[in-house]
Amino acid sequence: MKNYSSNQLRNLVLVGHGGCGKTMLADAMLFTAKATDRLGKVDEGTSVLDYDPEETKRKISINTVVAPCEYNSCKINILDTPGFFDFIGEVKSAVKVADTGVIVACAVSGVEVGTEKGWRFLEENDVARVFYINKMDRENANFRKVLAALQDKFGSRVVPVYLPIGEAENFQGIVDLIRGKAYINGKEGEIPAELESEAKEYYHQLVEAAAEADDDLLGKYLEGEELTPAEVMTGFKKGIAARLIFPVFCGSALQNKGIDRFLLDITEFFPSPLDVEAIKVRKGLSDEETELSPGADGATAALVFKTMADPFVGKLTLFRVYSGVLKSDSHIWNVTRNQDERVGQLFVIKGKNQEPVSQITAGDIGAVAKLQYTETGDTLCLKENQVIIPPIDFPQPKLSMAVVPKGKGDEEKIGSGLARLREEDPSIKVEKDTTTHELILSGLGDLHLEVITSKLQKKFGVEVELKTPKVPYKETIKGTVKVEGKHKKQSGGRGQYGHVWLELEPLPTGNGFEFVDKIFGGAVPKQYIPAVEKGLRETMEEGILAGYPVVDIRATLYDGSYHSVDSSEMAFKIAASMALKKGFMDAKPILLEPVMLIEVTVPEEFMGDIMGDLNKKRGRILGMEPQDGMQIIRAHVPLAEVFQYSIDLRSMTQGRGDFTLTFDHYEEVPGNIAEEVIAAAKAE
Ligand SMILES: Nc1nc2c(ncn2[C@@H]2O[C@H](COP(=O)(O)OP(=O)(O)OP(=O)(O)O)[C@@H](O)[C@H]2O)c(=O)[nH]1
Ligand SMILES: [Mg+2]
Repeated sequence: MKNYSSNQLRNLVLVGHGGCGKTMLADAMLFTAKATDRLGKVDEGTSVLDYDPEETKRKISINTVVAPCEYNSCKINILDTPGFFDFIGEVKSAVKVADTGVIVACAVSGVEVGTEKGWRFLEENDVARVFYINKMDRENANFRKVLAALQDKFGSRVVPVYLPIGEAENFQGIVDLIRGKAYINGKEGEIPAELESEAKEYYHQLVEAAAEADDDLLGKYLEGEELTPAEVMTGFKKGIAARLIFPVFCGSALQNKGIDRFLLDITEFFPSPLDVEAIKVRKGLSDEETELSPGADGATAALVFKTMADPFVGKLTLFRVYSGVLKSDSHIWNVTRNQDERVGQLFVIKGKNQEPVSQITAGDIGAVAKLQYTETGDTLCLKENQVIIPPIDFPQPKLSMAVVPKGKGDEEKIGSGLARLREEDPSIKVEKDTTTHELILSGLGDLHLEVITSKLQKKFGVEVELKTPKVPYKETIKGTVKVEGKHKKQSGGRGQYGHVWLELEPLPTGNGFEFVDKIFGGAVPKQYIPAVEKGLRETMEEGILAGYPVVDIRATLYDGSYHSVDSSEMAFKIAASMALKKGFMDAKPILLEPVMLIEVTVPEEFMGDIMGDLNKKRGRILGMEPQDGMQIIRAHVPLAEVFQYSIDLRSMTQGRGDFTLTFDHYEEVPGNIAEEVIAAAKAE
């Protein structure tokens, strides 16, 4: 691959609803630009982008894959992202390093949830946006209907630049409204008569939009002068970069129709890294903001947006250079980790392959193997010119499951395997629950977790099962009692003797355990008192009611007796434990359960359903408030009821809703439910 200067680069991210044809479009672009010698197809498992076995098996994209192609003296870096919501983490990191987002929509299904989400991610990152109405060849394809829906949803700055010639089985090619020509099978022709008046009307819309993007043009336009085609193109290009125009293209990826024109327009009209606003960075470790100079002559700065475990080269770090040049066989400063990294051979990524290159220039995307300290989200820069590029905002995990090994002794392999997989995917979380001792894997949805376990098996050779986690209940008391514990064995040889009187009282929530020694006159000798406390603590940890840890009690040791020969630490430990077990059951024991603060964000129309469902889940609504056209509902809800909430919410809102869950406090489990939990614990 040749060296390209920054103004010859185009970084494109393809986003959109699952199955709208992003990957097929990317494959068609690669083939048309001769980056591949045959047209890869998702359905046939030959896609250059969906190459991961997890992807070919399911026929969906799971990872963001980078593939470049060369067209019209430009290098176009295509970032193909997954549409399935479980893999939104991949979309977020890809959007971060793109200069233009291509929101792909299906010509039959039109605007879907994934279309809206794609728009939102791009908007949040101030990325230029264009639409691509794909599948024009499909039965019931309807360009005008989808266009109207896009304009309805995203505003009047959504303007068509192509019109389809024919639809569904009659789809042949496109009318290029800017150039006023028709293109069928790579051949230029005149606009078909039946599309002429429509083409004229849309051209006027384009002229108006282009004029608004440039003050000089606007002046001319308002004075009634006609803009030349070259001026319209200039304004159009500016308008895209400035997010004033959101043009709509169309075609058929599967039939590879219209793709050549689209590639050309990418090179002519889409912003290069030099045409977009310079990104704001923090200077060194200070709070001072500065801007990166986007050209090759700036001080080197790059953002790591992805980490992959490649079977051949090992850990592969993918980055975009924002300023300056990164060279093979050099050193770079990782400012996030405060470490010097030795940089070996640099690569450009082409789907599953890598091609060695001597350098990566400002605006381009590259990769390097075997960095020692670097993780996704880190900034690489010069030690003498330290800057921090705002890191990627990865989504919080939404669904937690307990990982149970199928084979014995696999725990260690599972732990290290999951740690490696987390390096590749920062939207998963792995932790050990200190109460239930389960290994908890959290991700964005059930498919996400399924893919992780499948990788665990293929890459690390361990089979696991996912189970609903246990609820980390706790036990405590509501009443106060005085109780005696006596451990006495005096049959032959040396006996055992320990005897205590305890008072047990409840403490306010969160106070754990308090042990008070009120022994006067040596009823229990000093040397045995630590044993009493130890006996109590051990019993509390094991649980009394249902095997869950006991919390929030005070135990006061106020009396007892001893035997000068038979008493021992062990005997007092046992006596204390006996007293606690008995007294606990007499002191109105209860179970506590974790109660979460849930914040559900949904479109207005789902409010009723969400609140009804939360009520059914023993939730207590705390309040609601509108935000950015959505409603936020806050509630307290027991953890036991919301393990599957991500699945429930998705089905209630078709994926439009979102939520966060944070631990809030422990609360008494209602009687009937507590009985079930206790019965289940006894059965186990
Ligand atoms: N008829 C028709 N089918 C298409 C076209 N483009 C893609 N498809 C089909 O649509 C299905 C989904 O295509 P993909 O390219 O995998 O869609 P995607 O958007 O990448 O899907 P995800 O990665 O799962 O979000 C496949 O069966 C494709 O063959 C097209 O232009 N016309
Ligand atoms: Mg795909």
